[in-house]
Amino acid sequence: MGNIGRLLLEGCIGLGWGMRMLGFIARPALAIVLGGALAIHAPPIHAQEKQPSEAELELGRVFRDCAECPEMVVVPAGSFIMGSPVSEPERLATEGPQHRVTIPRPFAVGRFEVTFAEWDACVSAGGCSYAPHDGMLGFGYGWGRGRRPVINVSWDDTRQYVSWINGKVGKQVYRLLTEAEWEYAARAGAKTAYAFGNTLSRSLAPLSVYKTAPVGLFPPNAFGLSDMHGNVWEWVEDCWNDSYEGAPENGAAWTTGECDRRVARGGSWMHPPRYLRAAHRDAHASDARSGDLGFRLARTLEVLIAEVSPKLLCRQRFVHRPSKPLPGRYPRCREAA
Ligand SMILES: [Ca+2]
Repeated sequence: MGNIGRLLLEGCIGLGWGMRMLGFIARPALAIVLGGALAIHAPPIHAQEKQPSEAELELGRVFRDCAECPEMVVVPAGSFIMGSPVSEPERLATEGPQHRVTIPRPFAVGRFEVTFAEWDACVSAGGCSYAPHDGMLGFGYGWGRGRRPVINVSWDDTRQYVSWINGKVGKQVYRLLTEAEWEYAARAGAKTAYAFGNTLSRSLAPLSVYKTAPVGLFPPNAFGLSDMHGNVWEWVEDCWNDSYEGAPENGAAWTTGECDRRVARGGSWMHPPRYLRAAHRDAHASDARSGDLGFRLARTLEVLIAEVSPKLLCRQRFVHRPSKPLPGRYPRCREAA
């Protein structure tokens, strides 16, 4: 099982890297076609497949706690600079000041945004009381459910989903990401405006289109996470604050400030790239529902995942990347080299 799960993840990461390189050499149309095909044909993790116990988890591992539960990826502990530098194009004052945040221990992040299929399972089971539309006023309805990200769910609505899934697994481990965790996961080691560099093309995310895309259609980042840039905005736990003055530096949620408004990150299908930058922030009333607003799950890991040396972590990240790593993007790896 261990080898199968690892191969699935590494295959996806390797393919994602290949697609990114295709994009960089100016073949975005080909990349879109291949990216879609690769994602569609990526083997799913079957419900009947034996999932690892928490004690068996390791960095990068994809797992699922139950048949209806979202796939989760184990993300390493680490430290990063949150926010954008004043030199970043399109930067807003709300993205500063930059500050170092340390994520103290590994945790798990949804591989994809929570999908309609996953939300509808909650509704069918009686755990979620609201069945949202799959569309948006002005853009039409009936976009499709299934693997499209759930939309039109408020931050308040997400509490029901989180409560339901925790009830299913019998422990209080699922939650929204904190804002710091979200940006850490979105950057996946990158200091650039996007996980993929300082520009974002249509081969890497849906840009200024007219509806959501099925999750996982675009290449994942270095942590194996898809659609952190765009598709739908993602609710996170934190209350809104219009700057990072006084923000937590330990990866925890900021639970003071304007708590009737909650933070959403990552931009959406309707936006140009500047809204999809890793540092960009927005907020909405906690009961707001919108056709470009969904969420992603985090899962606390109760068992301490063995800390991996920087050298091992690098090997894990680069094992399927035969090309020379881009300088400056993975400082831990340079230190280990
Ligand atoms: Ca997203």
